[in-house]
Amino acid sequence: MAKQPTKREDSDTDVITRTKTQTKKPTLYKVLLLNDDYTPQEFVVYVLESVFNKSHEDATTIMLHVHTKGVGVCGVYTFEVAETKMSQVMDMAAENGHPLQCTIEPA
Ligand code: TYC
Repeated sequence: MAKQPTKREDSDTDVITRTKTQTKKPTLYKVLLLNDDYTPQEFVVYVLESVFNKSHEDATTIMLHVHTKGVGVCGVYTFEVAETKMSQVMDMAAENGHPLQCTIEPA
């Protein structure tokens, strides 16, 4: 006897599903510290240690880079984290009466 073609129970049509892996990367932002003539070097080192979790040695290197070049990168983060760290730096500077400036830009 001839074999019947296989058929799904509920319908004549099959649905082909395809799963696409999501690979969208978040835009990253650099947090930049700007030089000025008044903020004490030790304060900048303290900010880098406390807000950016840098070692004393790395914080000193970054501070001296900003001091000599005018601007330097403290770290690269997602937008929310970068914005929060920028606010923390600006708040600490204002609370202590220092003109230290911090900004963010796409990495
Ligand atoms: N230029 C400052 C001074 O000589 C030190 C300083 C370094 C200030 C880095 C800001 O982002 C800065 N006291």
